[in-house]
Amino acid sequence: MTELILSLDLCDRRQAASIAESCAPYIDAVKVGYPLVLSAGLGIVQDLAGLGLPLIADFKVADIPNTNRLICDAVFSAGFDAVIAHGFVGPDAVRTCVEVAHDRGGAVYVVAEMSHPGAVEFFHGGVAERIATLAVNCRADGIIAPATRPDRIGRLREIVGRRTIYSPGVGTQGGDIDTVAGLVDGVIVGRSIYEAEDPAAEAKLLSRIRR
Ligand code: NUP
Repeated sequence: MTELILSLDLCDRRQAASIAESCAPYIDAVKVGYPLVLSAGLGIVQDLAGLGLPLIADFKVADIPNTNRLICDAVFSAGFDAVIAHGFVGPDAVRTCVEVAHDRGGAVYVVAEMSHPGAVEFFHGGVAERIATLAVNCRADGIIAPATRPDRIGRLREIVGRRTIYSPGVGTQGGDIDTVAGLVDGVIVGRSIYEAEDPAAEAKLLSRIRR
């Protein structure tokens, strides 16, 4: 089954909670990032906890090991189930995130290659492959790979094997959900759902990938 993960990049706490609640029957997890946490506060995690869905902190953690440890401790203490971290910071920094997450029963997903056009500037030429290898070596739970470049997902799958691949970039960024769903473990969708006239109906429509 391919999971459908709602990316809740709204800046209003009530609106975010209400959209997440209406979409909950059709999604498998909720991803929360800086836009929502910086606007609504960490209390949003408690608002969402009642949904009974895994909560992924998309903080793209990218610091020295000690700071990564402090960030990840705070993430899991707040009630998140998983965190997204950058891999370019190197193995010691990524391993710290993995240690904290696994001590807390959580997961770490390492960004192997980003989905926006400018990502090719630095991620191509072998870097994404090296980050995916690093994610495997550091025992991360999976990687983030771009729905906007299905061929790249295929290449990164060769490296990570059965580890989880979550993929953002469908819909608004141009990726095709049906093409990508067969290649990954979960598709991350934000604007196509929360900007729709009826977010729950859109989530229900996209939830066909869960079959
Ligand atoms: O490479 C990435 N691309 C990406 O879009 C890594 C990410 N974490 N994201 C995030 O996924 C992005 O920050 C946003 O929260 C979500 C995609 O949202 P949307 O384009 O579906 O609205």
